Amino acid sequence: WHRSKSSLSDVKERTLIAIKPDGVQRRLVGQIIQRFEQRGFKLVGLKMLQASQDILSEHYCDLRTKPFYSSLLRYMSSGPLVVMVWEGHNVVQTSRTMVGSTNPAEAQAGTVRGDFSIHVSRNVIHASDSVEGAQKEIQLWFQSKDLLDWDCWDQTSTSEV
Ligand code: IDP
Ligand code: MG
Repeated sequence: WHRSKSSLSDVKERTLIAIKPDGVQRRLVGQIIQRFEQRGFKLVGLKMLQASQDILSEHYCDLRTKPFYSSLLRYMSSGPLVVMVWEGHNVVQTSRTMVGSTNPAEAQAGTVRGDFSIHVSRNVIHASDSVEGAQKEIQLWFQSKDLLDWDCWDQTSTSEV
């Protein structure tokens, strides 16, 4: 059992979460961050920006043939985003569960989309869908110097503080 602290803090999986323009407009930033903090994930990067078409077309390159692609880019560039990197055990998969189905009509109550949205084209939040996808997205949105590798005090013995 005495090894559990170090094995928990060794975990470095990271994911990219973005609060979309409708989430910022609706003042949902605080509530969304609270959910990730209280679940136990660690915030390692955070910024607010209005995204360019360039970065969005890279971010959504897999969707470029979809009929909703141009309206998606218009929506995503219509106002500020809050873009974050969260770290922790299994964070990619767990945050997809916390975010809920792409279509809010199918999202479970208790998920961000299931609690805060009703339409697929205004679904409040983005979360990376795989570990590899997360690595690509984190590189696209952040410089490595802006991701902080800080120690949680609750994982540090008091003699080190
Ligand atoms: P995800 O955000 O749950 O990963 P993706 O399939 O990757 O879902 O789609 C990216 C985003 O594109 C969605 O979050 C949503 O904003 C938008 N989108 C997906 N499907 C539709 C659609 O059928 N109509 C309008 N927008 C859509
Ligand atoms: Mg996706």
